[in-house]
Amino acid sequence: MSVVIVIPAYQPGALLIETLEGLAASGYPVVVVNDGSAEECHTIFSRAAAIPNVEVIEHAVNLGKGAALRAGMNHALCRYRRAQGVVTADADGQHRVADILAVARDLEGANTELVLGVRQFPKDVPLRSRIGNSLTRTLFRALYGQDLRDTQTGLRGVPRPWLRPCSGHATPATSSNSTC
Ligand SMILES: Nc1nc2c(ncn2[C@@H]2O[C@H](COP(=O)(O)OP(=O)(O)O)[C@@H](O)[C@H]2O)c(=O)[nH]1
Ligand SMILES: [Mg+2]
Repeated sequence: MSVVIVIPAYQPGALLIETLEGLAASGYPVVVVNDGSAEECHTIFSRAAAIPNVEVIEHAVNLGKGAALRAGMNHALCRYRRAQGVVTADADGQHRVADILAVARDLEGANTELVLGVRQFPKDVPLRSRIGNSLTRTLFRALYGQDLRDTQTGLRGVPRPWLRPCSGHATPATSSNSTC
């Protein structure tokens, strides 16, 4: 195991189970973050937790995708101390298992580079999404000089050095510089 898959999940449906079952054979550990989903989703999360290599952690209340990602990344880094990095994927079946695994393998070979699962934006994608990506792409290029074809993708491979364990989380009073 050298990469951990992190899936933030808010009110997921059965597609999450399909994704997790597809990932199970790969042997990669998966951390699912239940981001304060309603009680009705309890069955989905129980089924998820019963799948080999899957662990479910949860927020008591809904904190949003960013917070769910941070919690999942932090958990992955603390629990799998030798992991090379984290792959993030959505809980709504948007990302095919084959693509998630392709990003995981690229990350394993990438050393310290960020790996992005880039979406296509054909004409039948809603105009709002195409404009949004075009704007953020232009802004990102202007600010950082790099042309990313998809700045908003939920499928990302993030190397360990890019992840700062526990930053933004409370640290023990006795050790203000401590990391996990
Ligand atoms: N919309 C939403 N998604 C969340 C939240 N917390 C975690 N997520 C997860 O974040 C991922 C991306 O959300 P999604 O609605 O699919 O975004 P999109 O793919 O950009 O349209 C999914 O796996 C959600 O389950 C939240 O508070 N709101
Ligand atoms: Mg999605």
